[in-house]
Amino acid sequence: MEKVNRRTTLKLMGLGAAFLAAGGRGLAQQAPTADQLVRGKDRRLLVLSQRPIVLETPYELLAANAERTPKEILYIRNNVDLPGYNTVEGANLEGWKVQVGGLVDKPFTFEAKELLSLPQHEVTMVLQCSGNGRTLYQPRPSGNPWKRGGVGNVTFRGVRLKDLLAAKGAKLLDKAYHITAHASRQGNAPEFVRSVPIHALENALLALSMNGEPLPAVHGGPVRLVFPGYFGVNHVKWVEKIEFTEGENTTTEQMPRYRVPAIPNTQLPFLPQEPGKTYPYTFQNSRPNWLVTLNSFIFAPLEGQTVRGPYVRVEGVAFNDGIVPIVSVELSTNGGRTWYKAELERTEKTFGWVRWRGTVYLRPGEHEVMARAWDAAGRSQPLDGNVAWNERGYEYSGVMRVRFTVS
Ligand SMILES: Nc1nc2c(c(=O)[nH]1)N[C@H]1C(S)=C(S)[C@@H](COP(=O)(O)O)O[C@H]1N2
Ligand SMILES: [Mo]
Repeated sequence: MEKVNRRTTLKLMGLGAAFLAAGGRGLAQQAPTADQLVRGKDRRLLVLSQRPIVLETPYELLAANAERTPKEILYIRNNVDLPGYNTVEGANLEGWKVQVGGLVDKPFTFEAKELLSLPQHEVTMVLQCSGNGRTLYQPRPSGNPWKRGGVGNVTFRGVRLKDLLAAKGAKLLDKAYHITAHASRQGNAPEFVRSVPIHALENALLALSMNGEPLPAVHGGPVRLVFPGYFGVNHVKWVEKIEFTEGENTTTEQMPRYRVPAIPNTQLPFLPQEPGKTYPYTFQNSRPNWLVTLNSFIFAPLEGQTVRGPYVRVEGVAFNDGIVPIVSVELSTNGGRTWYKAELERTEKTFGWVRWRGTVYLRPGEHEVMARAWDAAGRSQPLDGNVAWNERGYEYSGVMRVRFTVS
């Protein structure tokens, strides 16, 4: 009850602020657009929530920028807002300090600007909320109603966490099994903390820039800890404390949120659930949204388009956790009875998405195309994404289907 009241109050406060921002010009002006919530964002982004700020990239915009996702259209998912950081401009590096501690022999604090004098490393990677595609689950799970636009492909640049440790002469102690990162917060805002397994240290990057520009404040500037190959929730924006810990953190973002049901010590990626049923999440019977699930998206044709036939170009992207390469993307225009291979842009492993394209031969009329990716670990996507149904709607990876007309 109390929760509902608090939520309603926050919503009303949000509306009130928007009303004032619009100059009190009347009811029609009440809902703020993305560019009013975050300076420099494209006003076409979908506002899924105002407080905290959650903005989705419309699918056509994502598809129109298949190489890399520009900062103006990149989705935003705040669980906890950081007031004053609602802009795509960079944030001030001066005075920003980060503590490093826990299970290390020599804990230390460093200034973010010290990172500028260490070797810089660049990584292009998929940034994707684990709730992306949630609305495709039936029945609809709780949470922000993401379609497919809670994702982007971006290039981060910065200093590897392991290089920083080496530069400071700090070594991990026994039982440092997790990396636990804490975000800066203001006032009595809730904490935002996430833990990832220690192997994530291999590629962990303290990012200072994105797509060749200072890291946008709203995307975690001045410094964000990113773990290539991991889901969005693990890349802690505005990082101010990094600890090496034995166990996972116990705040709600680690448990019960951002987890899926799983059986410990099995290779099963998830424990199948009866859609609609709730689950008693514990650390033991579930696993966190860590490594990105193999997925592929069709960027052309788009749903509802009319295209010229009979040769129709189909294009899109595919990605996984970057541990092994994507080996093929297959297309089907007959509901999955037969498949043909699309051509991949590259076949080496990568944390970024790989573009693919193929040509299908279709007579005039209504059609549906499906795309399914495979990787070198033998992993693929379920034809029916609902097999992974879970009550919070995480890690959707079902084969995408697009309906269109051939003229
Ligand atoms: N400090 C902080 N880091 C955060 C979050 C947050 O609320 N606070 N949200 C996480 C989640 S759930 C996602 S999906 C990504 C979104 O990154 P973006 O907002 O830069 O697109 O940031 C993650 N890191
Ligand atoms: Mo997320």
